[in-house]
Amino acid sequence: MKRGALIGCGFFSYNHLHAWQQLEGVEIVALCDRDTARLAQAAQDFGIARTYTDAGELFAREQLDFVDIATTVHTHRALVELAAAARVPCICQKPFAPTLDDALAMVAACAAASVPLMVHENFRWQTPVQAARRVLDSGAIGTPFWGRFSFRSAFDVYRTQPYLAQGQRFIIEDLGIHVLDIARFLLGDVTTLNATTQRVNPRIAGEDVATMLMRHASGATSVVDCSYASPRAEELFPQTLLEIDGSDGSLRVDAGYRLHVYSRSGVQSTQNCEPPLHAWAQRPWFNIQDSVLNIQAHWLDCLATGCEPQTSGRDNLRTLALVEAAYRSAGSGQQAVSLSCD
Ligand code: NAD
Ligand code: 89V
Repeated sequence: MKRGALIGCGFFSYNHLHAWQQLEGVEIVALCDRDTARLAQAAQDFGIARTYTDAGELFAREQLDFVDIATTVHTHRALVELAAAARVPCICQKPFAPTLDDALAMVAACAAASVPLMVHENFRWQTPVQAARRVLDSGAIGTPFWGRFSFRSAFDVYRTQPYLAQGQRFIIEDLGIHVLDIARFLLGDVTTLNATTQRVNPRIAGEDVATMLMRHASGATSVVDCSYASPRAEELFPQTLLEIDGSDGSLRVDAGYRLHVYSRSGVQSTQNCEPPLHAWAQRPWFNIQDSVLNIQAHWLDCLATGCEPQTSGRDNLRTLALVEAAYRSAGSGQQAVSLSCD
């Protein structure tokens, strides 16, 4: 039985805690939050007796196989460095860090302590994204040359996550980061990126629309477009729609989690990729909630086998570099930003 602790008992942590309860071979034995009311509520809701308001004390007193950090971005570096100092394997929520320098320091701290580090970058673990990856691996559409990864919504994310309305950076840092990671997962690393951003909602501080054009190392071109200012007949939150064209065919993930694979002669197959609705999950979040379960299961596999997690800290530096490049490109209003894949 793996013994874990969770730091940060806020809005999203309930998904982590439900998923840990559903998974076998793991128990969350302690909770930490500096907000005593939230800590007490989560302890009661999940029946976890050992609680801390100070993460240093948690690491000093508990024997842990891992820690799951579910706090917001500006606290990540200090908490990951504490975990590394205590030699406790560590999961850190996205966005991994507010700057690439912080992220590099966190990766270095865990490497120096020989401690596994996974970024909780869960969108690539969504059922339709995994199904699209399998189609690409099967060779059914040949070599991909073009993709579009699109998330357009008018869902009120600010109600449950008020901090999203407050930061100077919003949609690329919070949501685009997931979609950029999907683009990397399906089309590989990126060499150049060109972005524009817009703020449509006057009541928020950051950008709520972003459009990014990328060239991948493979030669493929892709577009990542994200909006929280786009009402539509059917609200699709939180679905990412996928389009990939290849030398021998194409694939589409349309609204309602339908995956179509086409060849030159027409539709080859259609799959229903709707994720399971777990007993603790709710619509419309169940797609994200299932991906939390999937990435946490992946973490347990990695702990058992010693394999590097897919979205290790090291890997996530490349996704974070795309976020930085997008803000740089949008800020300069000019040409594409070059990225190194080394
Ligand atoms: P939240 O503000 O509701 O909760 C964060 C909690 O962390 C708070 O209770 C706060 O008191 C606690 N905290 C902060 N610093 C702490 C510290 N040093 N020690 C102990 N406790 C501390 O935030 P949230 O909406 O739950 O988001 C948490 C993270 O999850 C964010 O990084 C967000 O981007 C991410 N998130 C990810 C997904 C996803 O699908 N991967 C979805 C939503 C949110
Ligand atoms: O998944 C997330 O990171 C969330 C949301 C879907 C609202 O962007 O913050």
